[in-house]
Amino acid sequence: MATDIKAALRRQRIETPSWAFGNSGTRFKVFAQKGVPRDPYEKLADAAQVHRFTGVAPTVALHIPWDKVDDYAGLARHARDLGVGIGAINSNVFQDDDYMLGSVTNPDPGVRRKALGHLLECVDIMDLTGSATLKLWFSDGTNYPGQDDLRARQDRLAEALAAVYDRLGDGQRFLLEYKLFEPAFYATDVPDWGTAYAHCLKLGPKAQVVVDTGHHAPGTNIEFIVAFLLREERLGGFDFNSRFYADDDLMVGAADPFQLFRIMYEVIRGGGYGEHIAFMLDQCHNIEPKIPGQIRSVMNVQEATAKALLVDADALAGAQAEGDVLGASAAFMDAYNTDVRPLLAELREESGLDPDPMAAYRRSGYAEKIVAERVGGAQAGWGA
Ligand code: LRH
Ligand code: MN
Ligand code: MN
Repeated sequence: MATDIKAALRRQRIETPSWAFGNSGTRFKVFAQKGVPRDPYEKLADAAQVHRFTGVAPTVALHIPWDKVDDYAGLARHARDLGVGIGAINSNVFQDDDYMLGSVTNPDPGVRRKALGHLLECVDIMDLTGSATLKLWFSDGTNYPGQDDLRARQDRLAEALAAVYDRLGDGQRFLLEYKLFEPAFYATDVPDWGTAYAHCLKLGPKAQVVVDTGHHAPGTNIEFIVAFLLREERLGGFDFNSRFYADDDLMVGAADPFQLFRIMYEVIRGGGYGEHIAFMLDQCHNIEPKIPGQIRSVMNVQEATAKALLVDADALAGAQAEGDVLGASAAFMDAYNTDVRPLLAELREESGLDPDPMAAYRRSGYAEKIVAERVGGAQAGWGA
């Protein structure tokens, strides 16, 4: 049993986001930290440290144009030299003045063309970097009833998604990300999984839904969404983070580790624990150091996964079949309440890693080295 669990944990891959390594904050203040990367190359170098000490974070998501470079193939080679690869390409149609009234749903066809042009350019970058995944999030929406036609905006969205879908090559896919609110406050054009799912369903199997754990109303049963989308073969992956209030982008597993466990249980139960469900982090480290923040987050995902793998499926199914409510609950909670840290430490040692990645990173001297070497670190692009 423990060997099966270890084998499954050894297979796990967690993707780090390039923007987690840059300076970030809220709209009230971006706090500058010492030693943060000055360009995408240095962000990849920091991400490589997360992989070096955890062994399970071999890819890094890019955000365009935050990670704009002249030579994307060269950037991918640089990543490979550092021992990591390029993961999802995240599009950004939310930071230009042109997008004040929306991007692909904007009433102005010129703005829509510009937004679509950016999305297609992101697919070009996928070709150049070998990335298989495009992540689409639209900040599009309206602030006032009557401001724009809700139905027409859906038509414009569908048209843009179809154009992107047609551009995807073999082995490429897009993940459509929903978010209940923000920056629009009255109506959001892709507010929930149902809207994202409906658009994806029309297009085909290369269009899948990504669940950002911070993008729901408080109290939403996210694991139900996960179970449903997996059952319909439309779950593409996760943007993991924690939230207490809104889209807080705090470290995954920090606010509600039990929720993370419940999500991971449904992923495993639904057969999604394989190659095609992307476990990505979408976080910012505003007040804590960034590389250790990412290491901690990766470990939190591993811990939740290990606990979910520990659920005694036979005991649980037996109790469920008998209508044994308390027995089923106990089978579930026994796994959650198991301390899996020794198991993970053992696993790391077996893989030639330090059993304590946080301590190993601290001892490595990398943090002091980047503070000494890097002056004038860049902003993540977020929270400006
Ligand atoms: C939007 C979002 C989306 C963006 C990222 C920076 O809130 O979750 O994934 O690309 O934040
Ligand atoms: Mn996200
Ligand atoms: Mn978000």
